[in-house]
Amino acid sequence: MSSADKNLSVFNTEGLPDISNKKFAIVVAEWNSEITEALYDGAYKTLIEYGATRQNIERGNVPGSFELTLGAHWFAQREDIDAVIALGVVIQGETKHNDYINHAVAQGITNISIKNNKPVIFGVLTPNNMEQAVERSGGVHGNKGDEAAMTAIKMVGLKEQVAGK
Ligand code: DLZ
Repeated sequence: MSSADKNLSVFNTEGLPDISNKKFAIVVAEWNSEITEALYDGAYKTLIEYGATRQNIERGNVPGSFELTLGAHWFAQREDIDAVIALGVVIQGETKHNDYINHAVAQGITNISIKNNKPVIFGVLTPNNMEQAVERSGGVHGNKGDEAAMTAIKMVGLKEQVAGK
């Protein structure tokens, strides 16, 4: 299925782990906040729907997506946090600024995930325009925030499986 056809809020939920005692951090970029707030709502609701408790979900804001890496790193360093979800939207503009931000954040999040040995999820939309962003933040293509939360849950489960728990 191409990404254009995929609904980001439809997923396979077989074999999900018990996350009632797992702690999640969600880091939200303030740029394009009408979109990132919708991503946050989706991620938060998905975590709750699949068993997380309200007190085990913590939120932190960063100014823009470029700062997601460091914000997520600070949460990931905390031993009590099981997974971090980084949410942002970088809309393609007239300059190449978006390319620099997207590559830096994708690489940065990969690095801190490995360094901290825990899931740090890339919940960043990289659309060509605002219309595509709306379609992927609770619109016709679902919500990237839902998908990011489900990815965090699945990776928490995989980590337990690999550890033999
Ligand atoms: C500067 C900038 C631009 C042009 N576009 C976006 C964007 O589409 N999405 C986003 O999250 N942040 C953007 N930023 C801000 C940068 O991420 C960062 O906050 C600033 O470069 C710091 O000065």
